[in-house]
Amino acid sequence: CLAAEEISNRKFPSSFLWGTATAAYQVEGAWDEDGKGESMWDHWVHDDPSRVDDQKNGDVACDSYHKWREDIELLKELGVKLYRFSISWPRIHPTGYPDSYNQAGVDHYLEFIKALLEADITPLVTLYHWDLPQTLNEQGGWLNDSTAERFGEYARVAFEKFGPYVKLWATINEPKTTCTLGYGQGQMAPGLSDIAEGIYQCARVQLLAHATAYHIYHDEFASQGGKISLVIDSTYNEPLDPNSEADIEATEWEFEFNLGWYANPVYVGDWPQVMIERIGRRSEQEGYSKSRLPAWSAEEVEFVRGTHDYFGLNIYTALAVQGIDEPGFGGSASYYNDKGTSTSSRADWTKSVASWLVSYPYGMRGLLNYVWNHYTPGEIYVTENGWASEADISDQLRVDYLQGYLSNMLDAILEDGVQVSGYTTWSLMDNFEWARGYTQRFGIIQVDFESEERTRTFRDSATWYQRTARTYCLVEECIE
Ligand code: PNW
Repeated sequence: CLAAEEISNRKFPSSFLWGTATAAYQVEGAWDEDGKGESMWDHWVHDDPSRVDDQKNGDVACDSYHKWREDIELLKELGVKLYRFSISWPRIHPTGYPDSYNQAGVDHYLEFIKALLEADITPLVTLYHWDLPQTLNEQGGWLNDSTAERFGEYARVAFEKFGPYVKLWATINEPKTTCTLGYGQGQMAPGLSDIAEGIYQCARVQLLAHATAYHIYHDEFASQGGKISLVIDSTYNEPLDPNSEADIEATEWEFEFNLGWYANPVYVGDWPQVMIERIGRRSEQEGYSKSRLPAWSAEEVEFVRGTHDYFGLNIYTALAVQGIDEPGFGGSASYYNDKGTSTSSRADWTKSVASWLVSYPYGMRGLLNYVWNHYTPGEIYVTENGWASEADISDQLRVDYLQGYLSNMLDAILEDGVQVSGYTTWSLMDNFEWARGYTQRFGIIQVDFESEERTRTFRDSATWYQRTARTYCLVEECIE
C-alpha cells in the first residue's frame, strides 16, 4: 500500500530494492581454477574461437572470481541493496554429478555471500546462467531428461550450503534464449540447430529442471523461508498495424510462443493452447506421427504448475508484429514457421549497437501489465533490463533508456497497481557478452579488458543510477 505522497510525488516505494545483475561465466574468469570443471561455454569458445565476434572468451573476463571484494565496493558506492549474480554449476559439481562435489567452489561463494550481507546487500542468486557442466552437455545436455535430475542434485547442495544466507533464488535464466539460440539456431553453446524438435525438447527439460529444484526447495528447505522462481525474458509486442486483425492475432501468438512457452506451464499449467494447436496441426501436415511439441503427461503438468514464488522478468526490447499466416502458408518444420508471425522494429525506436535491442520505454509498462494480468504472479522482480553501447564513459543513450524504462515501470507501479519489488539492471559492469565477446558493452560501469587489473570506472549512467537508488526519484520527476 503506497502513501498518497509517494504517488503524487512519483517516488518509488521505500521498500523497492535497487540492484544490478551479472552472471558467472560473463564476469568470473578463473575458468579452470580451484577445481572448477569445464562448462559447455568453456568448451564452445575454446574449441573454435571464431564462434565469438572478437575471438575472445570468458577465461579471465572481469576477473571477478578474484576481484569480488572490489565488486562489492562498487555495489556499495552505487548504493544498491540487491545483487543478482549466478553460481557456476561446474564449480560446485565439476562433472555435473554429485560425486564430483568441490568444496573450494562452495567456500568461494560462501565467502562472497557473507560479505554481501555484511555490506547490507541482498543476494539474488541464479543457479543456472548458461554454464552447463560439459560432461552433461556431452550426454545430451538440455535434450536429456536426466539433466533435470542432475540440476536438482546441484540445487539441493546450493540450498544446503547457501540457503541459510540466501532468501531470493532464481532457478534458470532465460530458458527461451538458450533453447532458441543454443539448440535451435546454433549461435550459442552447445551450437545445435534443431529448430523443428530439439528446441521444444530443450524447453521441456529446462522446465522440468526448474520444477525439480522448486520442489526440492519447498519440500526440504521450507524452513529457510526464501523465495524461488524462474527468470523469463520477453519482448513487449504490439501489432505492426493496430487496425489489422491478422496483426493483432499474431501479436498474441508472438507473446505465447515466447513468454507463454515458459510462463504458461509454470503459472497456468501446460503449454499455451495456441502452441498445442498450431504445432500439432503443422506436424501432422508435415507427416510427423506426433506433434513436434512434446506433450506433458497429466502428472508433469501438475509437477510444473505453480512452481513460482514471484515472477522473474527480463525485459530489454520491443517488436512490431505482423501476421503472415495466410492460407497455404507452409515453410519447413521450424519453430519460426510454427509461430506464423513476422517481427520488426519501428523507425522511431532508438537503436542500440546490439541488432536486437531498441528503446521503446512504454514497452516496460506494457509488458509488466501483460505479465501481471495474464499470470497473476503476486509479485514481480525485473531481473534484467539494460542497454548496449560502445566502450565510452559518456553513455547518454543508456541514461535515456534507463530513465524512460524506469519511468514507465513507475507508471505500472503507481497507476496500474503492478507489484514490482525490485530491479537489477543489466549490468553492474561490462562483461563477456556471449557470441558478441567484448564488442558490446552493457555495464553502467566500464571495464578495461586491456588492463591486467581489469580497471572498473563509473560511466555517466552509473552516476545517474547511484542518484536514483539514493533518492528513489527519477530526474525531474519528483522532489527528493
Ligand atoms: C540476456 N535477445 O540475454 C542474458 O541473460 C545476459 O546474459 C546477456 O548478457 C544480456 O541479456 C544482454 O544480451 C539475452 O536476442 C540475449 O532478445 C539475447 C536476447 C535477449 C536477452
